[in-house]
Amino acid sequence: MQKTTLVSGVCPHDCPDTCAWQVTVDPASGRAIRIQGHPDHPVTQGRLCGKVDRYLERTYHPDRLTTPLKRVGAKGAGRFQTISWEQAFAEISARLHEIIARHGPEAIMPFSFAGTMGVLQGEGLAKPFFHRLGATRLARTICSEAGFEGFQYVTGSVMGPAPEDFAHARLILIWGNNVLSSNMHLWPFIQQARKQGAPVIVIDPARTRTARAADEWIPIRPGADGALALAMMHVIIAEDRVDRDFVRDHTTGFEQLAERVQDYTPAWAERITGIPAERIVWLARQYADARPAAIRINYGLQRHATGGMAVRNIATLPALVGHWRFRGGGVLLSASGAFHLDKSALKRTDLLGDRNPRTLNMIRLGDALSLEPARRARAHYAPRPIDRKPAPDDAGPPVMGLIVYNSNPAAVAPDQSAVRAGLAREDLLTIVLEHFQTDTADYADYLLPATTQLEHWDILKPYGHYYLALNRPAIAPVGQSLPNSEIFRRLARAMGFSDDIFRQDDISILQEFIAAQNHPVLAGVTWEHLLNDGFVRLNLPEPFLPFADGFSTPDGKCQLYSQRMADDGYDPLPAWRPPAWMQVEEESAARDVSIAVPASVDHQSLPLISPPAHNFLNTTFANMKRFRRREGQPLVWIHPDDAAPRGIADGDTVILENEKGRVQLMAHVIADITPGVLLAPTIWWAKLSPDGRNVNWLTVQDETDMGGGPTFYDIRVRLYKKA
Ligand SMILES: Nc1nc2c(c(=O)[nH]1)N[C@H]1C(S)=C(S)[C@@H](COP(=O)(O)OP(=O)(O)OC[C@H]3O[C@@H](n4cnc5c(=O)[nH]c(N)nc54)[C@H](O)[C@@H]3O)O[C@H]1N2
Ligand SMILES: Nc1nc2c(c(=O)[nH]1)N[C@H]1C(S)=C(S)[C@@H](COP(=O)(O)OP(=O)(O)OC[C@H]3O[C@@H](n4cnc5c(=O)[nH]c(N)nc54)[C@H](O)[C@@H]3O)O[C@H]1N2
Ligand code: SF4
Ligand SMILES: [Mo]
Repeated sequence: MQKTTLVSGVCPHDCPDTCAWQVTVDPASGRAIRIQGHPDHPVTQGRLCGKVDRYLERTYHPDRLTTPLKRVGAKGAGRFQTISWEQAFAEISARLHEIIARHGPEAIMPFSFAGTMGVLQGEGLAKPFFHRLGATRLARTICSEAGFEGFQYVTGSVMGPAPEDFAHARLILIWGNNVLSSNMHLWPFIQQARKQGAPVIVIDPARTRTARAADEWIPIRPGADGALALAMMHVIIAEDRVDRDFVRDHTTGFEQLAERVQDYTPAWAERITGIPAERIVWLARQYADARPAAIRINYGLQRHATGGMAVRNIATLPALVGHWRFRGGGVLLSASGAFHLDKSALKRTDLLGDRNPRTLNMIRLGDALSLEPARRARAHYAPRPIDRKPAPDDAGPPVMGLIVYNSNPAAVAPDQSAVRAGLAREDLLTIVLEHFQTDTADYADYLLPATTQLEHWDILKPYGHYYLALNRPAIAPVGQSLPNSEIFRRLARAMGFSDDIFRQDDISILQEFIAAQNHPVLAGVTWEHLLNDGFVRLNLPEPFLPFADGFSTPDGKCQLYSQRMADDGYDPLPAWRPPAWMQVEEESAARDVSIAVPASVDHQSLPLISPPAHNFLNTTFANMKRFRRREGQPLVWIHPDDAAPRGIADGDTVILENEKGRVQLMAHVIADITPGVLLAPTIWWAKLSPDGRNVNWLTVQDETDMGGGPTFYDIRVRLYKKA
């Protein structure tokens, strides 16, 4: 009997854990027969999540796209005929040339996100292709921009304690992160800390499965985190729990901060957060005295209009109390800042020549696809107060060609009806690279089958730990599917582009990419090393104390007061800015905040948040029956106090409605949600939902205060029982 082979790889999904895996392949059939977490990876520790445990099932799923397809029915109907790759490339390149001739290359726009986070199958050949074309550039803001900006204004770089080092913390604050669902490989380290006596406190509007497993749940109103952080600073400074040496040596602007937070008392924060003042005092004391405390924030709390400032306020906390000095101390939003990967060989901005195409913001896809110049102007990327959107006359050509890969915008982008209206335009050429016929794929003129992580090469840079990893293909491509890299390579050649990058194969691109790295944190990271071990830790000191010896800011200090923020048009100090749903009148200069609700606000409406479902990864896996069954149906969590007056019982069909329209969901009446707040786990496929829409029908194209990010969790909706 022939022995099986074991191929090492890494999960491509948009998840902080970036697990290393091993795939068992039967050489006789060439089929993958088993997948498991890599036993030697210090974060994966031999375990994959419940979703990726079924990655083989997804790869060999009967619904996988296996041949290129061309639309035959109406836009959105999802009816296609099979064509050959040759025909697909010939027709697509002809149509792109036609668009360029009539409207210029900016009329072509990419749309992509993190279906795979691989450096190669992500943007590896896509960016060179679009740069060569001179296409519109895309600001990829849909996930983390507000938080990233807020964090880096304070520290200069976005990184934090390694997940392994959470084991050394004496207190853990899980602040807006459902660890057990979206970051499960952090949990074992949290448990280790707990065994040493560290309490685990979850700050979240919902009693999530993580909150249930923790020691304390502090319910908070959505978007109020910035106020809580300010009040904690107030207590820490008023009670002199400050690490004076750290503050003197490693921070800028303490005096201004101390003055600023004087009015932000726990009693003030109670009115905004819904957390009793004495509880805030207790939390601030626990936090200051822990030495160190580890804070884990994720992206949930920055999906509000003022999410950038919220993260900025939280990121200020550890410097005040000097927790960055200690192993496991500080705050982790993302680990990305530590990687210092030089991606210039993959981005190839040189292929732009002297062209400088516009940049459109992905979260305004509805506006971007509009034929109205005023709406297109709004879609321009202008992330800071000092940036200006152009006048309608300068918005540039309408988008006539859209190339979508690694994303499912018809389901994940805000303001779904606007996105659908754009995708339904008969004059728009839409090309979608996919594994499955998603909501977006239904609108494609050409639907091209892409390989999965089992079928192609890649390198993955994680954002939740410090191990770079190599993915080797375990099996041959399923059907006629091709890696994204190969699709862009062949399309480039069909377009007549003769640049070398479009001739180079995947392995040599990756080898050269690794060989070209020269930052000290990548010293010793070689192709051979990656081939042999599958993953390699960055060359960081052990233990890694991200900012113990200085911050990545121009003066090397933590910016309690940030001149750069002032220059960019922001308040240079931590401040309270209410989220949109609170409809609080702008804070006065005197910071005399009262929750003054304007007369126009509908008092019956409630804020709706829509965080990740446990069994899906965004919309990935949501087409598999197994996972849909586990999630039940598209639900909305309603507190009994909100359900009763509306006559809603558990299991009832309810309608959520706002100015964008209405969505039908099933009521899940439960005390695990803050009263007055609704929560709908996401992201369901719209076409697999009862009324053909998901909650993004209700979300808006508004941008966050920093980074031009989305405000998915910052809307109000009316709730009633379906008649
Ligand atoms: N199972 C699963 N895992 C995932 C994903 C998925 O869809 N499913 N998505 C992946 C992606 S794309 C990302 S970006 C990451 C991280 O994605 P995140 O969206 O950060 O995921 P969560 O960790 O679930 O964090 C959201 C938590 O924040 C809470 N929350 C919402 N608003 C607020 C608020 O204003 N304040 C506070 N304190 N809490 C709030 C929600 O109730 C929820 O428990 O997860 C990734 N992992
Ligand atoms: N209401 C609400 N909306 C949200 C969120 C929320 O919490 N609430 N979360 C937001 C966040 S954080 C994010 S990151 C976005 C996520 O938005 P997306 O990045 O669009 O995530 P997915 O829905 O998982 O879609 C990824 C698609 O890429 C495909 N794919 C995977 N690998 C490959 C590949 O190698 N090649 C090709 N061609 N395709 C591939 C998958 O099949 C899948 O259909 O959604 C956002 N939308
Ligand atoms: S989705 Fe996240 S937890 Fe699941 S296997 Fe991938 S990296 Fe690991
Ligand atoms: Mo995300």
